[in-house]
Amino acid sequence: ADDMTMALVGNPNSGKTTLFNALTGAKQAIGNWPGVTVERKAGRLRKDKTVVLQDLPGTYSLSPYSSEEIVTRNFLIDEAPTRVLNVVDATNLERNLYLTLQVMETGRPLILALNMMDVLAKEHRREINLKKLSYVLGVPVVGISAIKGDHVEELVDQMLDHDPQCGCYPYPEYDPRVESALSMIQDQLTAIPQAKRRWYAIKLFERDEQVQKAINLSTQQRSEIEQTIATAEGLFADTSDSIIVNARYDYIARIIAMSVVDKEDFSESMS
Ligand code: GDP
Ligand code: K
Ligand code: MG
Repeated sequence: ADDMTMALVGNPNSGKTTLFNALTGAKQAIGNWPGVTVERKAGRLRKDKTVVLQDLPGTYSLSPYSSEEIVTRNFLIDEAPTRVLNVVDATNLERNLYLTLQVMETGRPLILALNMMDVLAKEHRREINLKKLSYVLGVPVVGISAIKGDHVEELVDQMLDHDPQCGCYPYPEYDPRVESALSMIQDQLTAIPQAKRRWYAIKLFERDEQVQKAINLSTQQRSEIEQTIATAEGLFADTSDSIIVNARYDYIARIIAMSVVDKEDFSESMS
């Protein structure tokens, strides 16, 4: 069988390196990404050597504002890894889910590794219902402690078992007015493969200059898209990039409300 590539993404300090080492035995090849001095690391899964795990730079977002973000998002879009393993710091769930949603926006099949579960358990502060979280997000969730190795085997089984071709992979759905704008933009993107259209539509909606430059559109198409964006901005009385930011935070707030119980009265701030 051909080698399969999986990508490891997560916020800085979520435990990515610890998990990478546990999964690969740290026999990694290290270099730099072409053009930038960001470390490039890949290794093979101990459990199945045909699976190459590509460690991607730690990042909070997939905007085009840093080398880390650009390397990570270009890899997800251009290399289309079979599966994305998203390491999430369970003690900082809201903030970490902001990246998760953006990974989901790329349309790549995702597994959530909810790390630092040992810390969460010690804090007695909140309880995360993993089954509900998985259900409301529509992605597999495994609670782990990368440092202790707790449930890492279960995570590996999930990485190897789950069928990425099931065709039922969900995108997060935002406010209907956002969705309607995105769908109008997608109608202009017939040259882009179907599976990637939604991601490109979101980036064009955000007026992401890197994507605007990378994509071939006629003057007519660009003006239709600009009109769609301007209409949404009028409806929301806000700029398009912050419309999307707010849509993601609204989505996260709904997910948290459905799957998390805070035991004391100090819920985390969203910022
Ligand atoms: P990265 O920046 O995402 O690569 O994160 P690291 O793997 O470097 O981990 C950041 C810090 O968290 C290090 O001090 C790790 O030892 C620690 N760490 C990683 N995973 C866990 C875990 O599951 N539980 C606890 N308690 N600490 C962890
Ligand atoms: K670190
Ligand atoms: Mg690291």
